[in-house]
Amino acid sequence: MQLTRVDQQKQEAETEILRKIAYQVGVDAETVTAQQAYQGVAWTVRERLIDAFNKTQAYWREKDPKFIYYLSAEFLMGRTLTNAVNNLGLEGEFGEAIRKLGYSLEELQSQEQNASLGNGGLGRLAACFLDSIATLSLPGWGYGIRYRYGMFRQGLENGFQSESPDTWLTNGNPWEIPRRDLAYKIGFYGSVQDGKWQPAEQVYAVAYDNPIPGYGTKTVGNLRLFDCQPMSEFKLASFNEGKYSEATEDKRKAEDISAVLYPNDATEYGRELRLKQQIFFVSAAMQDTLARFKKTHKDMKELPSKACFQMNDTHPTIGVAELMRLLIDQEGLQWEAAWDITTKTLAFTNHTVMPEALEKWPVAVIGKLLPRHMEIIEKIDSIWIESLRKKVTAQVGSQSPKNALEKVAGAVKGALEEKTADPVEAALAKYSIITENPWEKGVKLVNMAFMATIGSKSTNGVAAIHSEIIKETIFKDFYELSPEKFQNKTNGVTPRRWLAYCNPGLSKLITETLGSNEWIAKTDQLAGLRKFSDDKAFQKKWRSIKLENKQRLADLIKSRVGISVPTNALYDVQIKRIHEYKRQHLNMFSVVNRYLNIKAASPEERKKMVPRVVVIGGKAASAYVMAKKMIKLVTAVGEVVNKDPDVGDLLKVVFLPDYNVSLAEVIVPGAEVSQHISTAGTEASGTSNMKFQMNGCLIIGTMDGANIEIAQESGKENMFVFGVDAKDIGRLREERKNFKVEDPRWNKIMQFLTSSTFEAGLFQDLVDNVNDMSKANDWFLLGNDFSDYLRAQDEIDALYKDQDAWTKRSILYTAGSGFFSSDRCIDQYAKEIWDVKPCEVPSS
Ligand code: 26Q
Repeated sequence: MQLTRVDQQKQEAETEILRKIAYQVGVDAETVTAQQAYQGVAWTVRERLIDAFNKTQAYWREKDPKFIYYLSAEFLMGRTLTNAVNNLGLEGEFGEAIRKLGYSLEELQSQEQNASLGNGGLGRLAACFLDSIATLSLPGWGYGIRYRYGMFRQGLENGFQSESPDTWLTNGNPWEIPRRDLAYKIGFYGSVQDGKWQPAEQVYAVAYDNPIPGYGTKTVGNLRLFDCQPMSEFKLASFNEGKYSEATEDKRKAEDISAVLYPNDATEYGRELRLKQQIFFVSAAMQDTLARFKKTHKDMKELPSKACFQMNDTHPTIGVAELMRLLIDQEGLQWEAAWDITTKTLAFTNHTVMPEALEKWPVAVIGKLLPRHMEIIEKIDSIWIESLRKKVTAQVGSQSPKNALEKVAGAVKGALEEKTADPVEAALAKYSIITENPWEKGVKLVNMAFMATIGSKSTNGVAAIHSEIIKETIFKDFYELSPEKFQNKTNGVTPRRWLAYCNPGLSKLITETLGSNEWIAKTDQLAGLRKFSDDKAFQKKWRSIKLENKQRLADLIKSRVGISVPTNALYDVQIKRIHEYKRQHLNMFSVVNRYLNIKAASPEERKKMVPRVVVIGGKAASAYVMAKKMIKLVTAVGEVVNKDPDVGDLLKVVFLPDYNVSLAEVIVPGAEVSQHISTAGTEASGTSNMKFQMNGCLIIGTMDGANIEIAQESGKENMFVFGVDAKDIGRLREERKNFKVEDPRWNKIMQFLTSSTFEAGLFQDLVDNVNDMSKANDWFLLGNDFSDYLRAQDEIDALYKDQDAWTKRSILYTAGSGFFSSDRCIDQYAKEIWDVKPCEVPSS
């Protein structure tokens, strides 16, 4: 009998997998374990990936289009197998072969280690962007660091966070292609002689390529990560003298550079190793790009028409000085020409307005590690300030200095108002890249965000409100000088990983309802669900899928922390890094309030209450004491609540340890309400809010970050909005010292947390921070938002009692989520910043 083409493909896939299991893994197919089967399948999929990767890259070499290079210290990729199989359209071919081995794709996927090369939002954004860049067939690569240890693994010890190394490479990594022949020299320390840098130390940056399959296209992009290696492996002479550790010292020192991701998403400045990491990957990326560019182009002036570097926050911004150095010292360009190229090639994204998260490096640290770069930075700064001074002077002319100065920038106004002796100089100082540390007299700092803005063609924020705030605060003076440089690019998430693949049940229903699966690449089509939002039969199907996903989440909770949670309860989730500004403690205050209400209620009243499961997950930076206390708050309250027989199934409180991408892929589809409750004006965007919205999970949130735009798209009346307005924050912070929370529930909660229910003094500091205005000032305004938050919580309970109304809203969330696809976001970057156009391999 003749085999159909499909059958033939299935058979080929099976043969390939069996060969891999036999010869690569080296085991018998009969006795294969899940891990071995995973290895066999992954190494087979890898070959398909590499075939398409090679074709794409060859085509791009031939066509020579303009490229986008996404520079990021973090890429939070998660697992690859399911994404690769689905994006390559291999599920049909591979599914049966996997089943014959006795497994499902999901089981094999669970064998894969997460690539957790990022802290949180910023790193995951970079990963979503790579997916969209490939999906839109945009010529583009990511550049970063191949950390040997990613984000630490989080455990719980006595309810406190414990940390252990993330050994993600122990089983090998089928998804990378080592390029041991592709290594760039990176220098450190030394001195500058005759304008040329003589580094005292050098290491190699060795490339590893990670192919990135697009969806619905033949395009496979690339994430090139660098591993740090010594110039020489081993000092034989030292060894022969019996100095064994000296013999391997260089190797160890070099390997330290790419050893570990800094697990801090706000402060870690001044650490030399962190700066080493930054220059390490940025220099390697730029050398790599220039080397390719020079193969086909002679004139460096053409660089801006062939390459754009997008700098993901300040972490890669030493690149401004590095590109200048390469163009001047290596390529022999004059300063002006190099500056022109640099400022046309670089673009910068800001992700935060929190002062402690804006990188400022001591001049002394940069000067020692990168003396030539420091020279360049000083020259950039002095030319910049000089050009401003000229502008000011020209405008001053013969008129009164006051009027003329006002035209230049708001900063001058400020200086005039402050009656500074020399208003011009005082104003110019505000624009300077090099500033004095306000807390340490005489210590000079390099403001990396300023350098990035000056050295780039564009600066963008990551949500509408955030892009407005940066123009009014941190970049105010720069915005007034060059308003055209400032843009907004509201973040997005990939609908492949975050809906189509993590929620197959819902995905299938959407496809059936819309009549095709085109929505996976064109998420605007999700709006077509709106007209079904009132359809009872549709609502019923929608709900039954949610129930299955809740069951999956309940199973996960049971297996991870041993707590049984009922599936008829409302699943309420807050998953994100633990931070005071994200206010997980506000969430817990409401949990305590709920607990006290249950305790006070009669059996009759209890019957009317809506049961709730509260899930919190997230990691705290290792040195962030208050964030760690907030984790303990969750686990300690959980212990009290979960074992109280009065409470039963009415309330369960779960802290899910070791939150990561693959955990999110189970939690998001199972959640019914999710919390995005940062103090207004503090969360630049948020991206998990978008994932929940896509999966039809209702949102309780402040008018902050992208919540505002989500409310616009899915209806503000459908969101549980509470809290003060961002524009009032400054005033409220000043007034907070004299502000008293009048709500009696607040005091009861504070009393409960400092009562003998808990170890003496355990939560005193946490409570004092928000409640004792003689010691603190409740910087994140929990007191101000408390009552309104509880009101919003009550609304949630009330609506949940009307399941049809709840389901209708859920459908409207998904229907309104099309805008938040990273495809939309990347399309805007490509057109409005990068000027990069699609270039897809034609079907042969
Ligand atoms: C910097 C220097 C030294 C050590 C660590 C760091 C560091 C590392 C990570 C500083 C910041 C980060 C991460 C920041 C981050 O994730 N920001 C989030 O970015 C998201 C994507 O734009 C937004 O949605 C979030 O609102 C924002 O908090």
